[in-house]
Amino acid sequence: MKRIFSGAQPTGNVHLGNYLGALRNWVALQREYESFFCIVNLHAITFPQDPKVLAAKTRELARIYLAVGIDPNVSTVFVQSDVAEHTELTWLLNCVARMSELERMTQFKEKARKQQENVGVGVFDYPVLMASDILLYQTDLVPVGEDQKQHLELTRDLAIRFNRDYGQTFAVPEPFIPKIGARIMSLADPAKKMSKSDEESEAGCIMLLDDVDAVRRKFKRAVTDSGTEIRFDESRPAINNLLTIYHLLNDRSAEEIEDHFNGQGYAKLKGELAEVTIEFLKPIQERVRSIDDDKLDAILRQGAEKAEAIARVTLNHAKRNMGLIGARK
Ligand code: AQP
Repeated sequence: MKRIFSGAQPTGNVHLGNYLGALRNWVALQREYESFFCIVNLHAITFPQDPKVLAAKTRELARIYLAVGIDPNVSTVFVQSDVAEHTELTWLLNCVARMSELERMTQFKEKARKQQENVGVGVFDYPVLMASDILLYQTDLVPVGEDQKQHLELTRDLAIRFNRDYGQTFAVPEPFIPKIGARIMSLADPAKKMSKSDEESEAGCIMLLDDVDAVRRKFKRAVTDSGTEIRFDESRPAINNLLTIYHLLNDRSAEEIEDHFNGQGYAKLKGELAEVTIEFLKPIQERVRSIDDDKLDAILRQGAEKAEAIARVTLNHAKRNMGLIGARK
């Protein structure tokens, strides 16, 4: 069976963009592939985190994975910092990666611009840690949103370079970026992606744990485009984004949706979209609350054990190929 690996950071709150761009596809693919879903808390500390909040958010994200439909009997769910191989492989890959290629990463450039001289080394090295996450599991496919495409290309480059210089060690993964939903935009600013770290646009972000009032309020205030027609049209990003969310959450075809809203105003679309979203979130939120603490611990412990066993084999292989094992007689 081919393998998939993916992860999300336990920072802020999981939003509809994370779900529609990534988690939804993890659920859809988990029975076709041997699947590894990681809570990437080592990525989260590339920015300062309150330790207590980070620990709580790590558990909350694990609950969300399960609540949206990741089946722990089928998929391996684990916390990144429980598997030390991720950090060890990062050092090996750091010695293969080049400054110039990391400097080209747009996510780094954007974060460096905001933080100026205080930008952390971890932010710079983030894509190498991500490459380690993926390569440790001999991953074939990585289901992610569009914002991760460049990091995936770097992962492939590092795998190919390592294999060339030290002998075959890693599978070279392919990205899986959905045709629809790969970049859900902020409701407050449709030129920006929906993002949990964008404090200015909390209003533009529907969180999976938002209550009914918050969902209604955020959709009601969603920015719209000029014009009145309700149809899928990439040149009108605000309405296109609202219709994309509607389409993905209730599985009606684009034609059906356009017929349904023909002659209607934006208020009708926003109102219906809020109700569709509320109905979609309700069972997820109920499941998040109902997952027992001991059960969650057991899932994460077993997940880490299974992940560690596979990661250890790959790491040892990489170390042997680099001449790091076998120096002692
Ligand atoms: N707006 C989005 N549309 C579609 N997919 C998205 N993803 C993120 N935002 C969107 C995908 O969600 C997965 C997990 O993301 P992450 O936790 O690693 O964080 P991120 O990619 O950095 O996204 P955020 O939520 O915007 O966080 P911040 O604000 O901290 O950068 C990934 O597969 C991602 O592609």
